[in-house]
Amino acid sequence: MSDPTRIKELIVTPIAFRDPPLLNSNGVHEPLALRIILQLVLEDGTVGLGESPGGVARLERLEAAAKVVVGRDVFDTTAVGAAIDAALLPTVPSSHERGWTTSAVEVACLDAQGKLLDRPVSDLLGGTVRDSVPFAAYLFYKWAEHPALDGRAAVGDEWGEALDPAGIVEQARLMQQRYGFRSFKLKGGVFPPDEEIAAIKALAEAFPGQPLRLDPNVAWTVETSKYVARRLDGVLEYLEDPTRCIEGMAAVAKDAPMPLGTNMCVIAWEHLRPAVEQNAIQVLLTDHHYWGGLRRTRELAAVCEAFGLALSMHSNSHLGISLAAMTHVAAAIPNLDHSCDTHYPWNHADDVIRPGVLEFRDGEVKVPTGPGLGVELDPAALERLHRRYVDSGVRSRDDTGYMRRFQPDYELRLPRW
Ligand code: GKR
Ligand code: MG
Repeated sequence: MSDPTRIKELIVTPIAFRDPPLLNSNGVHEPLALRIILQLVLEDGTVGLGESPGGVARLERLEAAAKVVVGRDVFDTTAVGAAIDAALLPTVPSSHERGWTTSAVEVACLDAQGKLLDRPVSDLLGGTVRDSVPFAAYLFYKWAEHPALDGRAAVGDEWGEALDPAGIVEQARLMQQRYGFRSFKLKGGVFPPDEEIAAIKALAEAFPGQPLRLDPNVAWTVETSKYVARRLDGVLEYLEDPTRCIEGMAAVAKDAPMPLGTNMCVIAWEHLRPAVEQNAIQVLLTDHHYWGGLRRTRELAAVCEAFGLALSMHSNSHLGISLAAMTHVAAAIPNLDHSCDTHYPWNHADDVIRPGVLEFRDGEVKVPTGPGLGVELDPAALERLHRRYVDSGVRSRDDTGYMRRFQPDYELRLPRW
């Protein structure tokens, strides 16, 4: 007999979407970024959506997951996760790496559950503590356009160039005008630290009293990190991943006048204990894509509360299914202390969901109230972005390789300063 809550199929679709030339400590974003869209189909025809970062390894693991979830009950996410974990274990020894796969499938299960029950995902997480979730304007140094390459014409965008403090302030103004953001994060690690200090000071002057953060993605030594921290005393709400590893961060934290945050050195449960013992971080940027899904993220928030760690949220280039999931879980976390990161303003024009539900107003996204994640897949857009994936031949993110196409002597050095 057919059981409406049983999983019939997991459809895994890799896609490629447009991305501007955003600079970071590894190089520059390519014109196309990759994601993978999940459609978890139940026997009654209900479809739960999920979104995962792209790349060949992640795609293969999701395809392996698709084989072992069929026939399972969509409400039994523990068993679904365990089956995926067991299937991946022989080839993927890292539990953190396996977590990317189970997380994406959990979100699709929760979306399907919400649709069956006619309740939003935030209800399945225990209900909301806020009706809308604050996000930060995610500022990047960037080129005006992707330069012409191999017969391809240059690709411009609506943001223009930002390569100095004035350019960053202008970008922040545009972000604020368009979306109302009230806090700002600058992706650093691109220019020598004094130039990035100057950009943060210019932002502080242009937006007095509005929270600012700087994230050079481990581009600095411990000494350089301490120097920057001292120069930005009283200016940053937190300094994110100035240097590599828990020990390095702990050494910086001894001196830094502001809290240190991370989405790089504490990315798995086993990192929490040493980080807390060494007082290496004071802010954790959580991310449901690798912390085991939305429910585990809610649990992580409780652990952070117990150890006095403040919470923020990490982002990578992403589309609307991820933004909806981020918004639901952020709305359900009482101790969300900082606005969340999001790349969505850079990428939203090329989404796979129908527009209208997820909008930034006054820098916040209203928690969707429709069933499940509350967003609807646009099948034509999915097909178009999948076709682009197939035709482009892009199969992994390579910020460094792309940078070398324009600056052949560019070297990836971390720390660089
Ligand atoms: O998009 O270039 C980028 C970011 O640097 C991203 O890859 C990071 O994962 O945003 C992220 C961060 O906060 O480290
Ligand atoms: Mg970061």
